[in-house]
Order: sequence, then structure tokens, then C-alpha cells
Amino acid sequence: MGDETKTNIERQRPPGKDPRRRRPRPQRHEMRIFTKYAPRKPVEGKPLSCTTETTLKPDQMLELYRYLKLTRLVEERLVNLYRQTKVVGGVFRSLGQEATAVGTAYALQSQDFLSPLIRDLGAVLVRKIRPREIFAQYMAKEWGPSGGRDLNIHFGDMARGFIGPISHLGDMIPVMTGIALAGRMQNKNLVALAYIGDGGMSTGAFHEGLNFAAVQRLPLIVVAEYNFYAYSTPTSKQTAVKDLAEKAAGYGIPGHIVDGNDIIACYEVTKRAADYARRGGGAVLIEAKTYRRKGHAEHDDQRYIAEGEVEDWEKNNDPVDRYEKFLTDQKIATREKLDEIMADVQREIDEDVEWAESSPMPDGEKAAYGVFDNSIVPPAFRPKVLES
Ligand SMILES: Cc1ncc(C[n+]2csc(CCOP(=O)(O)OP(=O)(O)O)c2C)c(N)n1
Ligand SMILES: [Mg+2]
Repeated sequence: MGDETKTNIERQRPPGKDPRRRRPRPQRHEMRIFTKYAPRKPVEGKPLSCTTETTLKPDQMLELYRYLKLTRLVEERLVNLYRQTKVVGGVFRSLGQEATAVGTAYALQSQDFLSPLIRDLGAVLVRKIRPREIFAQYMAKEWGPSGGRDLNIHFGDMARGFIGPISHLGDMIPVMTGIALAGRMQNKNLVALAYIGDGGMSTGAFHEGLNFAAVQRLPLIVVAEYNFYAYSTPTSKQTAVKDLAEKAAGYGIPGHIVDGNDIIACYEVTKRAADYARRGGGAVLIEAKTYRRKGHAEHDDQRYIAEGEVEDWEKNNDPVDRYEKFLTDQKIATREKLDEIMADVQREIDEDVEWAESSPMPDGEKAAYGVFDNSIVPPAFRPKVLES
């Protein structure tokens, strides 16, 4: 090739050093997506169960079952209260995807932190929030954790290791990166876990937060819930990748794909990610494949969903059914034992709803306190128009 046909860039290049001629580098991301616990194709006619490759002890498995059932039944009761117009605001369900929040949260240690989103009630219950606190919060009662100032899971509890969500999707990623950084600076050996939806992953904040965590090798675990929808937008219209875990390559961090409806798989993958992050490996992206069986919230009639889709997941891939099958098949528990756990959960829920209903609504003036730091900003009161 004569020199005159070369581009300016090629002319500047020393001879024999054409990077396009180098051997292709191994595609790092191809080696770094772990699929050991990814969903498997069901064997024809055989109902799905859970993976048997686990380090969990039988009593831990039963505790997991309790949390799973608790999550589903607390949400069912919330819908009940919503229909009785006792809930202030919306009810956002995790029906069909409860195993993801419960299984992943269960893999953390007590010094770790997580940040839940609207589908992650199960994770807060694992962090030992009582159902009564959830009911009071949804009904905006004074005895609720935010004293009626905010709704659903918009509250945090530093002592129990979770940070209240900011509504703006993606923004919890830099916040949790900050938690991981603070933990490192204070020698606390903690791991921070942030949940994000397939939709939330398209935000700038997601990118900035995860990029910073990856560069600093901070112990951040991002659990991306692939549940097929963001409001009514299907994931195929949200992102061009097939698997959300592919995005890990852009940050130079490992990615996992896990069956989000297999509670044991969710636990195992998160346990491995947490060990890796704690050892100094840095950030990890876990994609949980699951399905949102309800609309975005109770007001959403899901008219954009193909006929039979929800029913198919309900019949063939329900996380509670799968786990019950696992527990009985593996002789971890009899059906009677599971019924006993469920009755106990029901009793707790009944008691706790009663407690929450007996709470007063917050006093208007008191509710204005504690929104900002009142040593700097005085509480804002509504002008008493009618009295003047
Ligand atoms: C930055 C931003 N844009 C839009 C919204 C409004 N919004 C709240 S939830 C939601 C859908 C989220 O979908 P996804 O991230 O997939 O989570 P999922 O609801 O499926 O769990 C949207 C668009 C928001 N809260 N923040
Ligand atoms: Mg989604």
C-alpha cells in the first residue's frame, strides 16, 4: 500500500505496530459471566424445583421458607387493606419474584447494608423489619417507621442495615457505592448490596455509581431484577443486550446470571459474590431472571401483557411452589411442617395488622418535623387559611 493511500493516523503509526493486526485479546466478559445457577430449561412434564447444590443447613432452609411466605402474605394483606381504602398511596407487589429479594438478602452478614426498591419487601423482612412496621408505614400511621411522613418501603434503618430508597431510579447505586467506600475507610469489612430493576439500569446514575465502585474495587453487589417490564415497557425496548449481566463487561467486573425464582440459587450466588467482594475482588453484578406477575402497582390493569403470560408463570414457575417442592422432595420438611410455618406467619400478620390499625394518624404539626434538619430549617406549616 503506497503512503498516499494511508490515513493520517496510519502514517503516524510506527511500522509493524498496527493494533488491528494483533491477536484478538480474549473477550474478558465472556469468561466472566457465571451461569452455574442460571435458569435451566425445564424437563418436559417435570415441575421446577430448586438447585440442590447448596451449603444451607436445614434450619436455615426453613427460615428462608418463613421469610418467603411472610413476604407473599404480607403483600396479600396489603392489597386487602388497599381495597378497604386504608392504604395511603400505592401498593407495589413482588408477586412471583419474592425469592430474589429474600434469597439474596439472606446471604448477607449482620454488618452489611442493602437498599431495597419497591419489589424488595422480602429483603427488609430478612433484615428483621416486623410486618407491623410495614402495615403502619403503608397506612401512614404515627407508629410506622416514618411516622406517616413517607410511604411503602421509603424508610431506612441503619441499625438493621438497610438504607431507605430514593425514588429516582438508579440513584441508590452511587449511594450504596458510598456506603461501601465508608465501610472501607472505617475498616468495617462490610458489603453493600443495591437492588435495581431492568428499567432503572438505563439511568446515568446507575452507570456513574457502578463505574466508580468498579474502578475503586469497592465491595458493591448490584442485584439487577430482570422481571420483563418497567411499568409497561418490556425489557427488549429498554436495552439492546440479551442478558443484563453482559453489562458487567463494560465495568470490568464479574457478572452472574441466576434463576431469580430459585431461592437457593439466589442465596448461593449472592453468598459467592459477597465473599468475592469482601476478599477485595470488588464490585459484582448479579442478574436475577424473574417475572413480575402483577402490574406496576395495584392500579395497573396490565392490559399491555400478552394473553396467558402471567398464568403460565403462575402455573409453571412460582417461587413458593418451587421451594415447597424442593423442601418436601429433599425431606427437609413435611407438608404438615410447612402448614405449621404458614399458620404461624398468618397469626403474626393478623396480630400486626391489628396493632397497626390501632395506631393514630400523625398529628399534622408533628409530621412537619424531622423532614429536614430542624436545627437548620424550621418546619414548614400549612398556612391556617380558614382561621384567618
Ligand atoms: C429516574 C426515574 N425515572 C422514572 C421513574 C418513575 N418510575 C418509577 S418505577 C418505574 C419503573 C421501574 O422499572 P424497573 O426498573 O424495571 O423496576 P420494576 O418496577 O420492574 O421492579 C418508573 C419508570 C423514577 N422513579 N425515576
Ligand atoms: Mg422491571
